[in-house]
Amino acid sequence: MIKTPFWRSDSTKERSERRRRAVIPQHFDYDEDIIKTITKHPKTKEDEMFIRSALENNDFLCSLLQNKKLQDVVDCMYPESVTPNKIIIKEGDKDGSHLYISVTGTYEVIQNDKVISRFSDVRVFGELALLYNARRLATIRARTSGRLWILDRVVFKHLMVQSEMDQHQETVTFLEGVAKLNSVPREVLEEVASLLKLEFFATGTNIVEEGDTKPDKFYIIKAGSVTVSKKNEGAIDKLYRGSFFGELALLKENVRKATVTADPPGTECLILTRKEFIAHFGNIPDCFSINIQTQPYKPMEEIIEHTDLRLDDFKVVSTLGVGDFGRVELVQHTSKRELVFALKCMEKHAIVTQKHQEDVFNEKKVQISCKNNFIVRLYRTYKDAKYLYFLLEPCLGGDLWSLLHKQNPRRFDDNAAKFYAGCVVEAFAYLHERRIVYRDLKPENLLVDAKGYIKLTDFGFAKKLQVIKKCVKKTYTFAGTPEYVPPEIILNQGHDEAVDCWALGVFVFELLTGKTPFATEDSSYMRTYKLILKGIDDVTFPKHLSPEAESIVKKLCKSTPAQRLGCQNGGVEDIKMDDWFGGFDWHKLEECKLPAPFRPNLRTSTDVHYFEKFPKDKKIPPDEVSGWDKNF
Ligand code: ISQ
Repeated sequence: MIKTPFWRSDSTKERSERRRRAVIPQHFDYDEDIIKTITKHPKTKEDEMFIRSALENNDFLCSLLQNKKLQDVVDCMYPESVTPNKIIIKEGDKDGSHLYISVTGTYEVIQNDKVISRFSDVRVFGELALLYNARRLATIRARTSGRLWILDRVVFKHLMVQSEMDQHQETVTFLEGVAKLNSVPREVLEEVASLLKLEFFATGTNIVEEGDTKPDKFYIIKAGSVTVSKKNEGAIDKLYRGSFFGELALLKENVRKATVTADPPGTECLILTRKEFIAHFGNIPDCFSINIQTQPYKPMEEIIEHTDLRLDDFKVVSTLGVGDFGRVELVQHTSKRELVFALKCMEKHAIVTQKHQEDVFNEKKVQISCKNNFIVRLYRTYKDAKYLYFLLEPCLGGDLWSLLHKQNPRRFDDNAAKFYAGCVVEAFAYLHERRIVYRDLKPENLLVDAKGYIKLTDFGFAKKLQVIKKCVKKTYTFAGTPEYVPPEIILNQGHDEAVDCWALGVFVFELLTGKTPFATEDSSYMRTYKLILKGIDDVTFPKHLSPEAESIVKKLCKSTPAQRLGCQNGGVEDIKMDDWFGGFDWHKLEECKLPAPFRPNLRTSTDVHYFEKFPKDKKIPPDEVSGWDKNF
């Protein structure tokens, strides 16, 4: 399901004219016990072939599955017979969680009570439900009796996560078997494993050529075998699954001593490049005698301020925004009139109805622990029978989305884009030092303050990552705004701070071009997800972008999280030192001494002209006194 931003948007406008909605986070915890109880449904060979080919012929599923666990997915699909008039999917349902394949029967596609098409062929439908509770866009009704195959999302997600873990484990085990690496700590091997790329070499391909003076890759044979040969001696060796070659390329820049050729029917190798290894770990001492550098991370502590101010002391000046759970009001202290705040008021009843109690606690915990020039400050909270309240720092210059959409043409120049991206880099540096991942970067979530600086707001999706035995535990919830989500979220591979670096790449692109690199006009976002899985190298960059701008976007939007700029050895510093930011004065920015590209013209401390006008809220929500918010 998609979450309304705190702003109400006009649904009649084109998508590019509206503020974008985020997907409501679909919490997902991998549970080993569930894996044990997943039932495989026995099938005939014909049924297996049928399902396999239906899944393989579906573009989206093909890129989602990437050959992983296809057999397990096939095994876990179960059959269902349908009778005429049976509703399989209902338009508007918000909790669809199954994918279907039609085998026999005729089905009607209905939108707004009108039959818009019929089908009797093999068809996959409801794919988006495998990612999250996607609102169903049409009704599918059986016209005749028929048969379907069904896949459940919880089962699917567990299979995907387990496959990822199995593959990672297999790679780590491979590395442990490499003699030269036996003194390398396991945590390092875990990280090396996340950098390895899988590549298939067709029979007869020379993977490594004798005499190559710039070797930079190390290979582990995952499947198949290779022949090692020398010009003067012919074939001298054969290497099989689990063997490795080219390791000298990692240790020193050396000349390749032999040619390595893929044997029939082809060879699959895991590859690590010298450049990526160095970028991630720093230098490569002999025999990988490295120790992992665990980044010292800062604790997250509640910082409560304005403890003397009472809710009753404020009067509402105007409404700044309206959303799913309530409103943001501009409030002023009745006696100390210099005290002006944004007060986010959330209806408790709506929070409970939509089961968001935990999310609201999390939002408070994260935001109240942040005190940084580039993050909207949450000073304290209040509660009463109807509402929870966040007392926030007011930013009255409007949001960056409005500012971007006021530009003609709709884009910022390089200098303005660097300034805004710089503010986000500072906010992320602060969050990532505390192992907080933000997960919903977009211009809509950045507010312009009186000086023209932008600040991150809306911490509904932020998450403090757990660190267990020096390793950051990845998280599996589908969170974010479709155009901004990275491939690892779509693929259920588990994610960490690297999602913010990806989003920063998308953000820079949007600042400079007025649109995001993977935007499409389909209402389900399936095409956007497909483009994201294809990767940034398939995106056409407008000609007006400088090579440095194109390069930083491509480095931030690398498909493999560990290879992204900002996720390597230098962390966020690598982003600051990138050529695109060449000459940018980070010190002045940090101290808020750099002039902003646009400074709002605010006549008073309660000037709200940069915000839309919202009608007064007439309906009074019911009391919610069940007590779930006792510790809020
Ligand atoms: C203005 N200032 C601070 C926070 C806000 C949140 C939503 C809308 C406007 C705001």
